[in-house]
Amino acid sequence: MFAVSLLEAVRAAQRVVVLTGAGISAESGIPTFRDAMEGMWSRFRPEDLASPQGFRRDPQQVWAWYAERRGKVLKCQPNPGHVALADWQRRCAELLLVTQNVDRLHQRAGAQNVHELHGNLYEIKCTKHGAPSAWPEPIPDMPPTCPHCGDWLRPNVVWFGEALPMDVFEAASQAVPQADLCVVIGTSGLVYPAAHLPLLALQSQVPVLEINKETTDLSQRAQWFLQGASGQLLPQLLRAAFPED
Ligand code: BV8
Repeated sequence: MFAVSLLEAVRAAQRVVVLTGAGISAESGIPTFRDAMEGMWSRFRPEDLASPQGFRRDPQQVWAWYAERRGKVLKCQPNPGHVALADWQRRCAELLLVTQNVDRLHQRAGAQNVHELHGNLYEIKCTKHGAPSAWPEPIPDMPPTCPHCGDWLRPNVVWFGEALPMDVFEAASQAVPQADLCVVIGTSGLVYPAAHLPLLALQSQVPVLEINKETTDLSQRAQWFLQGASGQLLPQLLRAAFPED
């Protein structure tokens, strides 16, 4: 089922960087980012709703999209792929989990110190001064306004055209070249600078394992490519690598 070289690499790895995308949450019932443009949102491009311009143009519409996505996320549970990564992190102290996802299913599966490159659906922040606070339930006004300055409040996510949290991206960028193994799971690798991280691993001669239902631009260049659902492949891989458990 798995190459011996892959099992040996997983067993021996002391420093692992894992980058996840929407695909790892698909089996939890959360549409992938591209699929999130379904139903009434199908007439929009992601960049129309996930951008400062889109928010300025129609804050109510953007809030409605995020509130709907958050509602779905709160009803979903982590799947065996999230659980397997949290288990692996307990075994491998230096496993850095970096995610593009905003659903916090890694944390809800028990993963620690998750680096969120693109924010999350559990916090909001003021458009002006940015200090995050808990997502209000229910949302008081639409759009809610900051009690300090009156500007609009917004989901604490990173929109297209916005800089990533530099400390988070820097930490991930520094960990990759030092890693024994880089694992890339459920991402189309289309969005930068997150998609730069696997390329940095390749440039640094860090072995890359990709897990994806479909091939991506990375698949040919990764040392190992496992095609299939991460919720099935991750538990199988870790059981094969650590059979004594
Ligand atoms: C930046 C949070 C610069 C919000 C997201 C013009 C102007 C400005 C910037 C740009 C520009 N042109 C290009 C850029 C750069 C831009 C970019 O990359 N654009 C793309 C479209 C080309 N990037 C940015 O704008 C970034 N910021 O560049 O800032 C800057 C610097 C300094 C100062 C100021 C500015 C910010 C990008 C962050 C955007 N926010 N999310 C929200 O969620 O609403 S991006 C969002 O889309 C996700 O977070 C994720 O990153 C991305 C989607 O990717 P995936 O996660 O991969 O999901 P996708 O659906 O694509 O793929 C799913 C995969 O899973 C598939 O491969 C599928 O096969 C697989 N799969 C499915 N099921 C399974 C599975 N695999 C395994 N198992 C399964 N069961």
